Amino acid sequence: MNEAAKQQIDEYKKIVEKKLDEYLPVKYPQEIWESMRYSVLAGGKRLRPVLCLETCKVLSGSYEQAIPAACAIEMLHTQSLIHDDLPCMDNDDYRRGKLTNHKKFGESTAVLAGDALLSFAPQIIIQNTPKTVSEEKILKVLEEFLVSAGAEKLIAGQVVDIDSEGKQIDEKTLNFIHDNKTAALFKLSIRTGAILGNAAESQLNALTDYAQKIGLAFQIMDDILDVTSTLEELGKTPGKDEKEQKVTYISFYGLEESKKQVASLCARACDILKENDILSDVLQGVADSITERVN
Ligand code: GRG
Repeated sequence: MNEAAKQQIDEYKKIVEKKLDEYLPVKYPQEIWESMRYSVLAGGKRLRPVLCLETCKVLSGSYEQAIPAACAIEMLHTQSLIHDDLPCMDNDDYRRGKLTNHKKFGESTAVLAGDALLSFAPQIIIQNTPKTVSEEKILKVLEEFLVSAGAEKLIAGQVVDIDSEGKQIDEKTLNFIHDNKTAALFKLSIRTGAILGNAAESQLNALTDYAQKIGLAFQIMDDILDVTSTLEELGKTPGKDEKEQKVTYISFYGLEESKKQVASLCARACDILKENDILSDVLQGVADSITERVN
């Protein structure tokens, strides 16, 4: 990734950190707001909001209109991590280099913090998107958000993932899990940026295709890191997939072939941008850097 792209990403991250802090006050009862803030402000990579802001900027020349939606998507993502870590799901002790929400606040507060984030996030979009964005566009963004968070996407992926533990699933099922558990939020981030950036239909389709490719590549890399990385580097417990007898790209294709697939998906994602004249060092750089990511 070139220096300009790195600097732009750092700038987006700073804005996202500041706005997330601002959007999440501590109210009564403090316990729930503190629990929400604990996980949201725990310092993730902020990749989804970065993708949303950059997509809006590359199409319209400005990203300001997308800040509330970008932060709402990060809240949704954090909610999915809190719930994924619960004892009834993946049962994890660490996330983002800290104790998981339920380890810190107890299980009932963690469930409620996730629920609260899920209903708070769309309010952030409604209450903070600048008046220069039409209500029609805000409704479109909300529809994308709610569909992605629901039983057709994120929840569908999680249900099939849990159902598949200890079973020999086929490649189609594995791709269904990855597409819905992971790629869905990449698509949501980029489509939201595209809608707010006034994308033409062809640009929206191309960007959705790019998002699908990098989302799948990101999840395969997640599976690779689960095998090859450490708790210190990952900020979460490695070796979980084998322990929970999960079928992954590694168990299907082996480590080397999985790495090749990541590289090929990312190269294809970059080609899609070029073929559609979507000239963004950040979007190119994100695709390039997935093959090298360490956490
Ligand atoms: C939406 C009601 C509702 C429930 C969610 C629990 C659940 C259903 C879905 C789980 C989704 C999940 C945890 C997918 C894994 C995706 C993934 C690769 C997460 C890690 O993303 P990073 O590396 O994390 O970007 P950071 O911490 O950097 O943000």
